[in-house]
Amino acid sequence: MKTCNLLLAGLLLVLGFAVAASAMDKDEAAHGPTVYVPESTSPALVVGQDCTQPIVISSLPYHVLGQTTCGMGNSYANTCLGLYDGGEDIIYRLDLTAEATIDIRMNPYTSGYTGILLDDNCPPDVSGCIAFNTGSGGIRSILNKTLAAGSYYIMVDTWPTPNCIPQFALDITAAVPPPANDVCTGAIDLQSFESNSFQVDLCTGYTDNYNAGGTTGCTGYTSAGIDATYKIYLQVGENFTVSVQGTHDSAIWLVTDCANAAATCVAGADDTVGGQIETFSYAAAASGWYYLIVDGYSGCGLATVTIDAPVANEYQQWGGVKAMFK
Ligand SMILES: [Ca+2]
Ligand SMILES: [Ca+2]
Ligand SMILES: [Ca+2]
Ligand SMILES: [Ca+2]
Repeated sequence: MKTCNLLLAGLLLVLGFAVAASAMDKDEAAHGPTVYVPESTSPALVVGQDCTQPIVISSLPYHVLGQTTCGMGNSYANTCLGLYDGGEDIIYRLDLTAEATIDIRMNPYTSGYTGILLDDNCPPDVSGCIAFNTGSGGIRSILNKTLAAGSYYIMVDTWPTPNCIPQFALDITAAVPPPANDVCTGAIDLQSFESNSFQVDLCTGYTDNYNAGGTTGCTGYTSAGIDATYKIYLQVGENFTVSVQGTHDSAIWLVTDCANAAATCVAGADDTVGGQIETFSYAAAASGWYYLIVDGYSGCGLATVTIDAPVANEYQQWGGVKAMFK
């Protein structure tokens, strides 16, 4: 009998390796054979154990430490997490009363093959979850998800081994949208400033939307850096001189149509590197709105922008800036 069991075990082991080898990828090679974790046999439901008894999250932000899947049972092993749902799992239900854009982060503290999913069904879909994230170490995150009002489910699981996560933290926060002047539709009118100099920290939530176009463009380089936008109304012939000093390799350029920024650039500068000053002057070829893009060759930094233009037209409303040059 004993010999028989050993033979059977050996056969299963060989079969197991054959299956694993057929779908072997880099992660699988590092992980080793998958362990089978049984469903919970405990008759008493623990909150979070399955879809009938989720941990309810009714307000954001949500920050909890000391969470665990150990002891929760392997309730779901056929979800969009693929191999990463064979361990014990925990279920949260997020109730949103209004549309929200959220970031979800799960920190398992220690390394291990962990997964997290977000879905509007429970048990979670086998395919077509709203979002999921799996990996062999570090923080699991689902970022910048815009969700309509309603109930959503979050499941945390593992690819055994580990059979469960002894301790983890879960954070759900409202994603912070970029400042309005990240793009030209929210460009800040330079005439609204009280002074002819202002600072913008491009590293605080701005994104890269505009590229000056490389060697044929008006700065001579691409501007893959993060950018912020400003606007000015210039009368024909009016001179506009601006400089920027960034803690990064800054660039600055002036366009008439942000939807076609590189092609409509009328002036720009990216002649220096980090910490130095970029400057240009422009005499308006036509009356109209001009968009100033405070940018960089790459990355982001704290940019100090100075408008040095004497205002040619006394009738132009330049607010505080106008007063500086009278
Ligand atoms: Ca599971
Ligand atoms: Ca931008
Ligand atoms: Ca840019
Ligand atoms: Ca530069």
